[in-house]
Amino acid sequence: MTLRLDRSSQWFSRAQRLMPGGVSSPVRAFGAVGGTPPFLVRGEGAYVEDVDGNRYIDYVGSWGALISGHADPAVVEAAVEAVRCGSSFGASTPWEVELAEVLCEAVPSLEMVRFVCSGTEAVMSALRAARAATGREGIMKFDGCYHGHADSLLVQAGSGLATLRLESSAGVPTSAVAHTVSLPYNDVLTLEEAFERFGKEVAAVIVEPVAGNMGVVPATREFLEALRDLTVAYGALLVFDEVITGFRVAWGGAQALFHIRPDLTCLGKIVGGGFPLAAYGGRRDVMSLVAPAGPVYQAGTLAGHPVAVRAGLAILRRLRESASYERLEHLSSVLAEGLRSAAQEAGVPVQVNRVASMLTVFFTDRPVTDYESAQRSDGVRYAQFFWGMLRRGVMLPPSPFEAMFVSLAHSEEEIGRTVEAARTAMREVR
Ligand code: KE4
Repeated sequence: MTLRLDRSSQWFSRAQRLMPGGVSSPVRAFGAVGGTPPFLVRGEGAYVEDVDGNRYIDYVGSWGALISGHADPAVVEAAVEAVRCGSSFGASTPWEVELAEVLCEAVPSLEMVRFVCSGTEAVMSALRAARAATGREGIMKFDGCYHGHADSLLVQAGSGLATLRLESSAGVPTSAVAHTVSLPYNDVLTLEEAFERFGKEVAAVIVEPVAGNMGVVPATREFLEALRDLTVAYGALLVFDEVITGFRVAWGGAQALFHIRPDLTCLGKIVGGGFPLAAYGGRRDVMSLVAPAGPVYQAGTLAGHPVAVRAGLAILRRLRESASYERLEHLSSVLAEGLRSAAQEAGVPVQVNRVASMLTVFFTDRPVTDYESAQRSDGVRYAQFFWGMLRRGVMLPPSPFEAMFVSLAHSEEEIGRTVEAARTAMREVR
C-alpha cells in the first residue's frame, strides 16, 4: 500500500525555506525515521488527519498531553468559553487558583505551585529554586533523560537530542554545564560513588521517575529509593520531572505510584490540556523563595494563561471520571501484548517497555533498562516499522527515543486495528 504525502511534501519544502529544518521542534522533522512528515490539520478522538486526507490512529497525542484524545468536547468547550472572555489578562484569575488547588490536592509533593508556559521553564525554574534553597550549584541528571532545552541540562539528554544523536548542543557555554553531571540511569552503584565524590556540592538531582525520552524505561524501585535516601543524606533536593508522567501513569503521577516523595516536581503536557501550560512546585519552604515571596526571580507574560488553565481543569475533570486509569491500563496492556505477539509471529526480536499508558517498542533481543541499552536497539528496524504502520493508518512517535501514548479516546477497535497492522508491518521489518 502506498501513502500519498504530496501536499505534506509541498508544505515541508515551503516550511524549510523559512523555518530551521522546516519544523517548530526538531523531533517533528522525522530525522530518526526519514521521509516526509505528514502535515496535520485535524484531530478528533484517537485520530488525526493530514493535508492529503490520510487518517491515522494517533499514539503521539501531542507528546502525551492529550490523554483524553484530540478535541475532547469538554476541553474544547472550556477553551472556547475561556477565550470568549478574553484570551489573556496578565493578571490573576480565579481559575488558576482552582487549578493550583487541584494539583496540590492530587500530587503528594505539592505544597505550593507556580504556573509557567513550558516544561523547559518549569524545570529551569525548579532548579533555580533548588540552588537558592541549598546555596549550592551542582546539578545531577541521568543519561537519556530529557528535561527541556535549558542550557544546563543539554548534557547526554534524550528525546530530540537522542534522535539526532547529539550529546549536547552548540551554543551552550561550558560554564553553563560546568556544574552539571549526567550519570547512568538505574545505576545505584555509580550514583552512590558520585555522591561520595561531590554530593555536598549538589543542589538538586533531577530525574524522570519513568523515563519517556530514551523510549520508555522505568526506574527501578531500588534506584528511586537510593535517590531519595542519598539526597536527604547529602542535603540535596530531589526533583521529579513529571512533565510526561504527571497524571499520565497515575492521578498523582509517578510519585503516587511509587510512594516516593520528591522535594520539587515539574508538571506539563496533560495539565494544560494541550495548551502551553506547565508548572513547578513542592515544599513550601523552597517555593516560598520564589518571587515575589522571596529572592528567586521567575516570571512570564502568559504564565497561568486562562485558556490553558481552564482547558487543564477540564481534562483533569475528565480524568477523575470513574475508572479512567483502569480503562487506560486495560487498553494499554492489550496493545503491548498484541505488539509483542505480532513481533514474535514475524520472528522479530523486540522489547516492549510499558508503564501504564506509555510504552515503547525497542527492536532488540535484550532488556532495555538505561540509555546505553536503548541506544543499542535497532533504529533502522524501528524506522521500517514506523513507516509500515503509518502506511496502515497508525501513527507512532517518529523516534525510538520517545513514547507511544494511549488515550481515553482509544477503544478496543483502535487497539485491535493497531495490533492487526503490526502483524503485517512486523513481517516487513528486515
Ligand atoms: P517542553 O519545554 O517541550 O514543554 O517540555 C520539556 C520537557 C521536560 N521534561 C520532560 C520529561 C519532557 O518530556 C519534556 C518534553 N518532551 C518532549 C517529547 N518527549 C517534547 C516534544 C518536543 O521536544 O518536540
